[in-house]
Amino acid sequence: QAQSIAPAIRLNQIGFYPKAAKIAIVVGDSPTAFQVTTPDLKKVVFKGQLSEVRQNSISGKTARTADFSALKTAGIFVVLIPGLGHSQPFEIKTDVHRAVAIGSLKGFYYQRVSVGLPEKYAGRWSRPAGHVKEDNQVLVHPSAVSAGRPAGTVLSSPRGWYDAGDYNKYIVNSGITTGTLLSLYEDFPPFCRTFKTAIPESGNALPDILDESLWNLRWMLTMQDPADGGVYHKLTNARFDGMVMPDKATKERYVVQKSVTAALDFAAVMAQASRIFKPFNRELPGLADSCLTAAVRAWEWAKKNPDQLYRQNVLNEKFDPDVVTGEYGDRDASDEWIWAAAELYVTTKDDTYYKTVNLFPDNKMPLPSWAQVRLLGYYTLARFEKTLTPLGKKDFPRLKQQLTGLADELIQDVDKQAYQTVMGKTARDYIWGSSSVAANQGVALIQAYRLTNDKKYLRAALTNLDYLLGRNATGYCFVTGFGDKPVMNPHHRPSVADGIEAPVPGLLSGGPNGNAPKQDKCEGYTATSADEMFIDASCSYASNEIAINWNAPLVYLAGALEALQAD
Ligand code: G3I
Ligand code: 9MR
Repeated sequence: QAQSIAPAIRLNQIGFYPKAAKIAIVVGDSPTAFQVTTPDLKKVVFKGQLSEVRQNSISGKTARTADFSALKTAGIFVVLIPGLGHSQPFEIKTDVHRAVAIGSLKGFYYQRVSVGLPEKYAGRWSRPAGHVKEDNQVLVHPSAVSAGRPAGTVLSSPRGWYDAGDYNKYIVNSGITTGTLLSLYEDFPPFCRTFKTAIPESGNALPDILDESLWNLRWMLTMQDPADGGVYHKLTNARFDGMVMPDKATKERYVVQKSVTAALDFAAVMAQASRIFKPFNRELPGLADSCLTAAVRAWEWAKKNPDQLYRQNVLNEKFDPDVVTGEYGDRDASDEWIWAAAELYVTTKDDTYYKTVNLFPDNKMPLPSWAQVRLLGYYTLARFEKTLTPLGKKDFPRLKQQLTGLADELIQDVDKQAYQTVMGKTARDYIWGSSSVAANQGVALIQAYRLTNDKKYLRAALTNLDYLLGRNATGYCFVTGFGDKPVMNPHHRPSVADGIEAPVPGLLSGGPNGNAPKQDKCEGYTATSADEMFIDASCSYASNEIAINWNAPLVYLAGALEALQAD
């Protein structure tokens, strides 16, 4: 009988590690027998029965599981349900997610500001440099003028990565992004040394992940006012550009008001960078010291200006031009204090940082996001268990308990979920940038695995990579350039404007967002539940934009799983 692709079969479109769990989800009614076959459907390599029906707690739809974990043979296969159809082909092999890990780190290269991307490194997506002139003559916005930098001051603030589908550069979002990439290096150094992305710096002595991070770190350093140590919240146009290529986006750029969240995120990343680049002093003379000095100065500025939050709507009433680009506004900097204190403490071993901030104000373990960085500090304290001072050591049991407590909460009841993933147990997971919720849950689980060596956390982390690569209620692989049903039309200016059908590869789409229709007003949403509220249309910036702070935890998750080869 004729068989065709059955969209009801959802799985990781890339594939599976030989020893790891292998699951496909079959949505709705279907026959109960399944097979795994070669892509020509001729050779059956596995036969099984679907599980009992499970109800998706968010959409109410039903699904069953095809579990073929027992199949451990390397090869390319499909899941076949005679009478229904078959899945996309996938591969079983070691290193199966290596290409995704490499691709998602390479995604940052495509976001680089100030340099052209030659064909040698960027292939079809080669393009001229953007913002060369503009970022060399950045104006000090009226909200940012200070004694050291009066009105009319022009600064040079090149490099960095474009934040997302837009061309602005935001310190808060750069902070969590760079911190997450640097953490992969700190957690898995040998793996990172073999992790090659074919960038111009690939031949030098630094691992590519450090070279890529440096591209942004050097920009961040320019965002500190040398006069007082404060850090501008962002470098931006007054309003968003049209859908043009970077070199055609030539509007005036400004640095805006300094903020306490920017200063503390900056301090955290610079403190972390300082200890990471220390051993590379021969290649990068003085960099580690400069980073630490910058971190301490930003910290001191924050101590003097603890209430200076960035409030764009308030500023808009006062200044001309009004700036309406991404706010990355935050009403509460207590988590930024924790992150900065933890990084400065670990780098300097100076107890003062540990004591200045209440590192454990309560038992809450909020998942990291650009607005919530407490756990980045906890991950660092956990990572450096062996070298903590007695003060830090005393709190370590509590830290470990809280981190494993979070992981236990994440893995609870996953087996009852229709999609068998950690992601999506509640509709609250489906916010703007939900893909980063999935990725950051995965990172938290990897941290718990590192603390306990308990494989159940590693297995659970893998379920969220499966989610991002296709085992989800939309059926999309959310990483551009990967899988058989990839996102093709992200809200990403170069991908829209370059005239090439395929989007720039290695970028993670924001993913389903229950509120997207009212946030971006893009036409075409038909879903009735949050887990499906996604359209692969470039107008859908609330469900289908890309962003550096979503890519970074994907790099971490895919990289860590590769380093650990989950089983
Ligand atoms: O977390 C709350 C949740 O508790 C609540 O139930 C829900 C109800 O609306 O909202 C959730 O907050 C949302 C938040 O994203 C979640 O992270 C806000 O509504 C939503 O407005 C907010 O969106 C932010 C968006 O900018 C608009 O400000 C995104 O986080 C943020 O990633 C995004 O960032 C933009 C930059 O501004 C500009 N550059 C592109 C970048 C990516 O889209
Ligand atoms: O392109 C912008 C995207 O990066 C932001 O996430 C989003 C929300 O702030 O806004 C996008 O810009 C839109 C603007 O807000 C409204 N006019 C249409 C713009 C997209 O073309």
